[in-house]
Amino acid sequence: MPVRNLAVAAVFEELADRLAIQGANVFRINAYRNAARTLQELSGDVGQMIEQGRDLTELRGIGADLAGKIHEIVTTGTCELLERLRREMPPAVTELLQVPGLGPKRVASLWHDLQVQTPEQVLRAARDGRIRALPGFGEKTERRIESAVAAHLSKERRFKLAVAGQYADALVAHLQRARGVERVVVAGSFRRMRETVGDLDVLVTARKANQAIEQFTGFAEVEEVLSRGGTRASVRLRGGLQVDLRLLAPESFGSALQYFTGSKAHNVALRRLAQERGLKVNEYGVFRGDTRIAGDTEESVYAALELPWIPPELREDRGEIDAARAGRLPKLIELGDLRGDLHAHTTATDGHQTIDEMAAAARALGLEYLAITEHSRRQGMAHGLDEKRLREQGEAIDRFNARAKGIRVLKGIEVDILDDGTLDLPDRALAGLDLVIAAVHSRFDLSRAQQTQRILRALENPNVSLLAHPTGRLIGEREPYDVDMLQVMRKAKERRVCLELNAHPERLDLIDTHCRMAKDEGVLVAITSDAHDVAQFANLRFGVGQARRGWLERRDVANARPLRELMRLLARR
Ligand code: DGT
Ligand code: CA
Ligand code: CA
Repeated sequence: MPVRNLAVAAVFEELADRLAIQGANVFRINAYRNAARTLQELSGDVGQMIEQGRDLTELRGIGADLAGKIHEIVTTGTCELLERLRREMPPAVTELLQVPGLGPKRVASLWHDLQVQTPEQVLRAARDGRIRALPGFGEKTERRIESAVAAHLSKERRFKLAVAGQYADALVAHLQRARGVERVVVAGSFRRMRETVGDLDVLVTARKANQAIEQFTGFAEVEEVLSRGGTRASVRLRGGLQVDLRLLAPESFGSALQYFTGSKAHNVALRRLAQERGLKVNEYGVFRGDTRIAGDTEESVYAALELPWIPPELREDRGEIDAARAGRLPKLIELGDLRGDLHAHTTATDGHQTIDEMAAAARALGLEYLAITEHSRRQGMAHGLDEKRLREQGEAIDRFNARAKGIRVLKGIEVDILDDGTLDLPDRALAGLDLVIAAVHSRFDLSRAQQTQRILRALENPNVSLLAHPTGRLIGEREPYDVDMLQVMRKAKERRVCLELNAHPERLDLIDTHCRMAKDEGVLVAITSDAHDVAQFANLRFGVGQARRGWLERRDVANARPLRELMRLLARR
């Protein structure tokens, strides 16, 4: 269960934050950050590795010292160094790092010079004008900090879908192990595959209510039991995610599932429709007067309203009820529809596995093709490829394809779009590839007009077949850049370029509403993993979730086509 990995990663993150505020050596800080990343991306359970006596220093970025710390954290739940640092500096100080504009240096100075520890205290200090006097701050900075902290305080905490998913999977498995527990479903925004989740809403049916609640509050990741009653309980997990559990009567399971899956807007619209028909819908069933006419299954709830079952990803009150009434619900894309992946990296740049390893993993997932698309030379940190290395990789791919069975590796590149919209490699280097992905990795700050022009120019390049992560956003970290998406789509359509839906949990970019726009504009979407190691192919499921939220069907997705059709599509351009 990878949850333990996340807990260890959280300790390392906190260590890095605290060391950064103390002004420690950057290499030491980065070592902890890298180790945290390794653990977050690890598919096996590090606790189990220890039990099996495996050598943790085999893991990327983990040396003897870090291996010792992991051991200590897994066995004791914390580590001595962290406890010491927490004694030296109060717990809340690290939260200040989450406020945009507050780096370790500023946080250190706020803490040392003003004894400020919490966001609320920062806000008060800013409003009192105490911050401007600190060396390196000034009045303008003070105003900026004031508004950033205010925004931070008013923002509810949300979790990325993939992170919530790790907790949800582990919790569901834990609940299912209890005797007497029958059904376990996670409803809410998680079931709708929203890119972020506020809390988990778990629905359970069980023969013995008590045992189910016991099992729930006994989940190893529970930090605090917030409330607990005969048929429901709420807990907060380590890491902060809240989980509400409700025990349901089997006969109203469908109604409750429907109700707690939401969204609220969908439910409101559904209730309105029910009222028009003289019916009442709530979490206990569908009623005509006092008579219950449906509710044991979700299908029965929708059927009572003369609707077909509506997939959870569509339940956002974005026209799905009208579509359902008209018999025009889309037949949504499914994970199993994907025939290949069009975006992946290897050890040639910043990936962690070889062509052979990546291809074997893709094949094991049932994919029939995989494009290797490394970064281009501008991405120096990632060892981006120049013309010569790209050619050499192409030869390696030819050799691979000559001997490989069951999967075809495509030659690609993820080439940077430069500031002026030209590409980071010459056309002659791109012309021989199967696939060219163009990507913005810089100058996110350009004006809407400039950013749009820049991307349109890149799409004019006859070699480009796919536009990577079209808005550039990183969920919770970086807003989308400002771009006229409709213009981009129309150019993409004209140039027969596909838009990427990058399934990396931090990106999920194309955004759902843009997926729908692409469909309306007749632009194909490619759902890609952007895998940097074999475990990351699993992220495709989140990309498919986002695509479903964007109403995409199999025919709207480029890599749902078999290899031959895909090659025809790429060649036609
Ligand atoms: P989240 O947790 O913020 O990511 O979003 P949800 O959609 O999971 O919302 P949550 O956890 O507050 O509630 C779960 C579901 O319960 C929600 O999607 C619909 C249903 N629900 C909650 N409150 C109301 C309400 O006041 N009216 C209606 N009709 N449904 C509600
Ligand atoms: Ca929820
Ligand atoms: Ca909830």
